[in-house]
Amino acid sequence: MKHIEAQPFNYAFEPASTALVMIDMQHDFVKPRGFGEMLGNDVSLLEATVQPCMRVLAAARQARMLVIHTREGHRPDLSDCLPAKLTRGGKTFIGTQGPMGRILVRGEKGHDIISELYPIAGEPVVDKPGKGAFCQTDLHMILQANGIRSLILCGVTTEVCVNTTAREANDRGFEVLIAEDCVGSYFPEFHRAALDMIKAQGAIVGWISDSRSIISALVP
Ligand code: C5J
Repeated sequence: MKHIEAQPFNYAFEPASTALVMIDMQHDFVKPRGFGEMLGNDVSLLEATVQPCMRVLAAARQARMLVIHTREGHRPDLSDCLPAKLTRGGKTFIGTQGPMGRILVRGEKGHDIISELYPIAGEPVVDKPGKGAFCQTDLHMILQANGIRSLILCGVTTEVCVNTTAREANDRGFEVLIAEDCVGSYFPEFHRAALDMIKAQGAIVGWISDSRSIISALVP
C-alpha cells in the first residue's frame, strides 16, 4: 500500500487498482476561442492547470496506472443534448460554429483533448453528454473490468464536471482524490469551496492533495 499526503488525512492506494481520470481537458474549456471563453470566462485560470496535469499524467504512465480521459460533448445532430442544456444561460452556444468548429460537438477540434495531454494508445477516452463522467457512459464498466477501486481526478472545471464526477464515484464505492493544482475553475471562489466540500466531515466525498505529493508517491 502506498500513501499520498492529503487532506483531511493521507490517502492509501495501490497503483494497480487506481486510475487517473483526466476530466474534459478539451480546447473548448481550456483554450482561448472555445466554449468557455465564448461564455465570457477567463480561460487562463484553466490553462494554469495544464503543466501540473502534464506532470501527474507522466508519473501515472510511468507507474503503469490506468489512465482514462473524458470529453464533454454531443453527437453532431445534438440528439443527445437535452433542451435544458442547449438553452441554459439564455443563449444557444452548443452546436454553433466557433473558431475551432462546432461548439462541444464530437469530431470538432474544440471538442478534442488539448495536445499537451493527448491520450496515448491503451488509454480509454470516455465521451459524456453530461457533467458527471458516469452519467450515460461506460466509465463504471471500464473501472470494474480493470479492477479499479481508487481514482485520482484532474481536469476542469472544479465545481462542475470534476465535483459531479467525484460525487458519483464516491456513491459508487470508489475512493476519490482530487489534485488541487490540477483542477481549475473560471471562478476562484467556487474552486476553493468545491474542494473544501469534498474533504469536509472526514472526507465525506474524498481527499484533496496536489501534484507534488501525488508524483512523489507514484514515482518515489
Ligand atoms: C462545464 C465542465 N463547466 N467540464 N463543463 O460546463 O466542467
